[in-house]
Amino acid sequence: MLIKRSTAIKPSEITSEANFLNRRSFLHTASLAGSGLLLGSGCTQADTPADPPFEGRLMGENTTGLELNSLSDIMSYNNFYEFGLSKGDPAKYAGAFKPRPWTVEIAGEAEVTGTFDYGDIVGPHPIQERIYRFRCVEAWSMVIPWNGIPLRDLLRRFKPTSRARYVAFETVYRPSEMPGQRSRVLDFPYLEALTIEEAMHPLTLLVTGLYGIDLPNQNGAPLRLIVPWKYGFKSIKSIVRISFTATMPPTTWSLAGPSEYGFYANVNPEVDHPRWSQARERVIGSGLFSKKQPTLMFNGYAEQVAGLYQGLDLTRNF
Ligand SMILES: Nc1nc2c(c(=O)[nH]1)N[C@H]1C(S)=C(S)[C@@H](COP(=O)(O)O)O[C@H]1N2
Ligand SMILES: [Mo]
Repeated sequence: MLIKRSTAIKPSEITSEANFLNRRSFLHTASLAGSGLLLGSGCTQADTPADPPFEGRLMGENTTGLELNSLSDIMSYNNFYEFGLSKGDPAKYAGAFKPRPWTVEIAGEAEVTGTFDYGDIVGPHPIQERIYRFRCVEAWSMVIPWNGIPLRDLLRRFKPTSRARYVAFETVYRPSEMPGQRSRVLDFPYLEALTIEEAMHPLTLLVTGLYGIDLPNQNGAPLRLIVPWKYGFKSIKSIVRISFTATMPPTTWSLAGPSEYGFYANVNPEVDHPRWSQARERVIGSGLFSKKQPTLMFNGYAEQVAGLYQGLDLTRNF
């Protein structure tokens, strides 16, 4: 996660830009919906189609004030170290990964535990669409239309006990299909965790797809987490284990660099990374002279989530 410092942008540029983009994406969506442009599912997992008009089938409301990223942005600029360190590696090397069949183990402080099929996990829940801002700790951002289920709806089925204070997640360990796992770049399997309150927050999504298609391999097929107010590394991919714990679980990035990547990892423009500013972010897909925009507190979700952190020193608990 190395990156150079971002440069300044005037607040006056922001407001007009957000208004402009908001209107543009509305007009775009409206015209596509009206023209009846719908997409067939001839798209395979590792394909990177060139900006097809998927917007025509969006159902979620775009409240971000920003333009959506294209499917090709989302499928070609990835962090998934199990497939390599470069942004293009996951798209290049994830084609042989098999996201089906898939099971998820539920363990720890809950009345119901065991190993469940993908269908048992997702099947009982209606799939929703959520258009969220996405902010990587490396100071770049996208806007992505996810499909999935509120994590809390799933977790409640397992009846966590009163001792469950955290929820831990684990990515599949499959070095034969994940070339990055054969190197020692990170301590695999990738681990992440949330407090139980964060896991139960209505914005926290267990994601099954994006733009109305199954989650592409490079985006964490077949099941990944999305926690939109936190830096992207919290949003763990290709989940095979969820466990309820009484104590704070280890997490891969906070083990690898405890002074740089904290447990909370809430997006915060006022708390810089030790090696770069977090005040602004580079907008992916905005072209060669990529645009910068200010980073928002809790990535724009402060109204919904700030209450989770009342009384917590956000500089110490970064
Ligand atoms: N298992 C696993 N999950 C992961 C990562 C990873 O390397 N391995 N990278 C994280 C980081 S740093 C980011 S920014 C997001 C990127 O998600 P995207 O490629 O779908 O945009 O995934 C997160 N989840
Ligand atoms: Mo990231």
